[in-house]
Amino acid sequence: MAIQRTFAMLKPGVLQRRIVGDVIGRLERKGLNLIGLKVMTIPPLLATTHYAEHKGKSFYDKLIEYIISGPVVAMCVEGDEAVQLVRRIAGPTAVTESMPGTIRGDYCLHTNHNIIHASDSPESAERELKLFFHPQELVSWDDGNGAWF
Ligand code: 3AN
Repeated sequence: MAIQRTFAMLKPGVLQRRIVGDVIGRLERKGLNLIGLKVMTIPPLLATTHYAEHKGKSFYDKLIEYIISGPVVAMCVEGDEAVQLVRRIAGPTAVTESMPGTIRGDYCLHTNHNIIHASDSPESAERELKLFFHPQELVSWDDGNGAWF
């Protein structure tokens, strides 16, 4: 097991639907540590940098338009195998494949509004965390409960 940090982001609409607490609660209940959190509107340049790998794909323009269309909740989550665990809790990209019990399986109907982003590898997590957070905005903590999870 390796302690990892990963980047997760609740996309536009999640704040307005007032389900931020429900979604973040799932990560907390798993035993992961929330060590960075902010509400922000993504500037266009940050959006295109973050989603650079998708440039040229059919959904790219709409994705950029959507992700800058309202406030997001950016997060850093820390814990053993955090990258893969947050991906599993989020569920697969396509909503038709997201099982009930996952965040996407429970809260979204369309793949282009699949409510949460989660880094897909430790390398992506490092890159994305640098884009969205200053190092001093990430605060590791320990509740002494590690053995119970
Ligand atoms: P994930 O967010 O699961 O890592 P990516 O990185 O492949 O998925 O895609 C980034 C975002 O682009 C997705 N979260 C989704 O909003 C959008 N997206 C991906 N594939 C499609 C698609 N086939 N149709 C519409 N939107 C898509």
